[in-house]
Amino acid sequence: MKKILFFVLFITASITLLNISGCKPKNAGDATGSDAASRVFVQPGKYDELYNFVSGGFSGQVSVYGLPSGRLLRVIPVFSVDPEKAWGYSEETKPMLNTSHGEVPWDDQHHLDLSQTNGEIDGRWLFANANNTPRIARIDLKTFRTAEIIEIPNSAGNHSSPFITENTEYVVAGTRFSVPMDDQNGDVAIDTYKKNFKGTISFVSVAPKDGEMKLAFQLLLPGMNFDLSHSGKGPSSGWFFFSCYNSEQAHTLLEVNASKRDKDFILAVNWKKAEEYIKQGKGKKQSVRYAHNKLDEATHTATSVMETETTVLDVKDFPDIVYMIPCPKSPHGCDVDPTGEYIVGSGKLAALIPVFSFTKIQQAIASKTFDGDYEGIPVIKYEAALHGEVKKPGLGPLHTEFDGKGNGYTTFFISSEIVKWSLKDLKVLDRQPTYYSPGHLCIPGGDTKKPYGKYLIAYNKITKDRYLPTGPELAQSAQLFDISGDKMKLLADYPSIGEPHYAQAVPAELISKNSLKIFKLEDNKHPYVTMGEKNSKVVREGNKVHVYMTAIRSHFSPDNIEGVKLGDEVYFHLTNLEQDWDVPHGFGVKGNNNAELLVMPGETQTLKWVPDRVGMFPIYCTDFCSALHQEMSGYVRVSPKGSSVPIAFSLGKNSDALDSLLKK
Ligand code: RUQ
Ligand code: CUA
Repeated sequence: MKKILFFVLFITASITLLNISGCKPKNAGDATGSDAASRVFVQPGKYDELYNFVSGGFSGQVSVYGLPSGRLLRVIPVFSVDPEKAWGYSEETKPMLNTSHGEVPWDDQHHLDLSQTNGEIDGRWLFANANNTPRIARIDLKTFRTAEIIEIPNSAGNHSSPFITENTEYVVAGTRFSVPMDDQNGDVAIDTYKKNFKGTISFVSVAPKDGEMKLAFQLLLPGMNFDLSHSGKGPSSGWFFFSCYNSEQAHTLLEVNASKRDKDFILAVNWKKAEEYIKQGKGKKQSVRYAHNKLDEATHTATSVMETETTVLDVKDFPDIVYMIPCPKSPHGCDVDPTGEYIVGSGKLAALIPVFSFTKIQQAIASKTFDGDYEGIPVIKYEAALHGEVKKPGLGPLHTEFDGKGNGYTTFFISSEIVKWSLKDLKVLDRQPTYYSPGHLCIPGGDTKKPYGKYLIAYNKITKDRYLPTGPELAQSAQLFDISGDKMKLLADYPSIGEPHYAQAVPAELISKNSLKIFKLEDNKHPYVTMGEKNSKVVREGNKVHVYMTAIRSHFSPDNIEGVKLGDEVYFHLTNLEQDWDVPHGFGVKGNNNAELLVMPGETQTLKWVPDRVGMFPIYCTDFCSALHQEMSGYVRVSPKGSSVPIAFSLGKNSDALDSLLKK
């Protein structure tokens, strides 16, 4: 009874702390070093040293910054529609947002992982998760475009994702919410959680050549919440480590009920072994429904296919693929150091950081040093797996990254700070305040075998009093630290898009060397491409009107269109004929219940327009492309239903009156 009371008190205290979320550190105003300005100053016309890919949280997108300047370079649309780039609005991109629930125009994007070869960033792809409607996206870093999105069945809340293996063999996703499996009746009482709710971890394979994703297999696990993960590397290659909370299996008031146990778990998964079982045909087929969407670079068009099958391995029947390691107080971050030997668990309510040893975990498994089991999964004795604990590091540890020089850096949400500590002797070496309540942090390459280790960026949840007020909601922010010396030095801070969660950064050269400048027009395989102005035309097919239109500085062809009637569906297929870097053309038509098109050089994109009235409708280019951009415009005449006005289109054809005037 006393013990329970203590827990309630501890939890109440913790919750109160979480609510006030970060007291203001002293010297908040002048924490930067005197040379900070010169360290982050990138001369006008000079490139940044690094790309920083930052998750967009509830914006659903990914943003790209240059470092050390903190300049915003681009927002890549991923899971949310983006009218600026016509993402989810053009006919070509609509299928990318298709799911088994139909078209979903939004999501909550938390984690990113850059593709790796031999445990190092290879600069090819960036993977991103959708938290709400479980999906994983692959962004092609040649084009900075989302190239593929795969939905994850048997999952509800894809927070625990995407985490990749050392050679990008798999992108892995754990379910945040356990639920009844997709092929089971979900119409059950919520309090049957223990009996009916299950967790899964999904392995999505990535084709080495073109990156194509495929749901390879899923592990079926007891119901609880899976949180964060990292794959092993070096000696721990072939393993994955997931933090799990709510081992209490609560389904209400989780803030109290899922914090009852002193320890939750880190789940160690031998994925190589699981893969072997799958190859031996030991998995069970299950029927499910999930969307698999791909953007074809040749046609500039996406397709969506509804897949219907998954292969599931119930870990109960294969006890040598998963083990539980007790981890104090609702673990969140689960990070593996560059050598692959140390696994760091961060308990959101813990006052210490446990560091586990892969060697010891293997010894414990071999000698069966277990502390019973959790729903049939062997639980390794805490002490047997433990390398040691970082004592009194701060309050509310969340995430850890590494500098490759033997140090870990952990964010502390409640005490608003970053703490540097030594992996070897677990001594705290330095601490710096952040403003305020950091969630994730990023060291370029900080979760790979070879961290770049010069900078650290903290992503803050709360910025109270740091920026000009902007109404009830204030900017979230990033803070850049120099970690090249013994002490961390704050260099700069800047607002960020969406709520930033995880981010990764990489030396710019690795990405920029492959960056695509234009799409080659001759390679354009779009079914409605218009190869040159002379091929532009307007074709009626029943009530559908297809406009084969081109854009080049500074006109559309055609730019006068007649014969459209009320009740028609008009498809403007716009091909940008430019073959120059950075010359997109845009397209808008008055009253379209849609977005603009923004068409890259050599590309074709389609805007669907259903005119709602008779009249004259101007069209124009929305992207300032040339000195005569404002002249890049035209008219579409819409006649009544049943009118006899024939389809007609032209460019540069004036009335006789105007022609004679121009001749004078
Ligand atoms: S989480 S703030 Cu959504 Cu990655 Cu830890
Ligand atoms: Cu084309 Cu402005």
